[in-house]
Amino acid sequence: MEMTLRWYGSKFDTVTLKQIRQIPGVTGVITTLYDTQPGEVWSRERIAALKEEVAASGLHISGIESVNIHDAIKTGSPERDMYIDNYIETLENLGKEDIHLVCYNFMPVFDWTRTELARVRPDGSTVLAYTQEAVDALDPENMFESIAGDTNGTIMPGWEPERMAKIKELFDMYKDIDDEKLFENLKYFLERIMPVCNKYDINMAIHPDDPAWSVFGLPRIIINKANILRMMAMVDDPHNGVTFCSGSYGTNLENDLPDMIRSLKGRIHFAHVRNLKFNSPTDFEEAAHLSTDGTFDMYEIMKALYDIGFEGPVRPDHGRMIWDEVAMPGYGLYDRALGATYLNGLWEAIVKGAR
Ligand code: DNO
Repeated sequence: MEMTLRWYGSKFDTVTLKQIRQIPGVTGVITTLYDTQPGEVWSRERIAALKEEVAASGLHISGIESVNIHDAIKTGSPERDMYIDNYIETLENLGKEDIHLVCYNFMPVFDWTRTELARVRPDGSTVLAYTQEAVDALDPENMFESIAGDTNGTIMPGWEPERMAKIKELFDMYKDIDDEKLFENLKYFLERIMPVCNKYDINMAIHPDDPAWSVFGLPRIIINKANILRMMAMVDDPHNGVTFCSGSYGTNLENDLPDMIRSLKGRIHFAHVRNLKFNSPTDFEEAAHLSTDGTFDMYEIMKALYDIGFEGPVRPDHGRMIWDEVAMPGYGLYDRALGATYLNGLWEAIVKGAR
């Protein structure tokens, strides 16, 4: 296991590589070319420059999150082959620069969804939160407006202004797409990219849909054990793998997280580990990473990763906003640093306990 932190690049992130380098036990970053659009080819030069910048800080790139998938691929429209060709070119360029992990998602229209970006917790920290009641009361096409005031001036992943500007068009593209069609389109995409993944040893790690159910009537498929195992079987190649995100699968309390991890042995290439606190099954908020602050047993999650011999990168996920930090909601420095340290502590105890 390698402990990492997500970093959006010096132009977009409020957290610096120098700060990340000083979190004990963090050796790598998970990063991206944040200003590229889905469907665009990532040039080898830009990837090399990013790599160099990270290396100069004493860290390295442990993986990319995300290379986003164009909606033509998700909907299977006639231009999908052109966009898959572009995706393959990006993978080739990443491979040539010795990058072997790519996180992506297959969520229609919206990436992860929250209804509040700054809910105040009893300790005065603020966190991302979700209630189904709020989603049901919202007009999806105005979803972004409802949270835009709380982004602290940052651009949030999946909620880029260019994307939100064409939201109506996006909804139209998905009107004939159901779960089965989405599965089919995912299979088509994976079958086309597997040869390049095999050539450059690139692990593809699909991120679950968050929350793990359909929102706004859109199909969502990466939501539970049965579906993710179906996906693993439908393109049965070790490079077709998973980002195990406890906070996303965990939105559905019926998902048994340690059991899911064990069932995905060999196919988890990346893990996002965080806790949630449920106030009711349809109202949750993002707690501190510590087990006692939320609903999940974080020891059992780390233990399951250890038991399956997981060797990939882990990152603490959305942190609370604490100590008056002003940053991208979920992606400040302080609480994620506490999370990394806590998860490293659990890991050390598990490793030593197993001796
Ligand atoms: C949110 C993230 C997601 C994730 C993408 C992966 O904070 O976990 O935006 O990066 O879904 O493609």
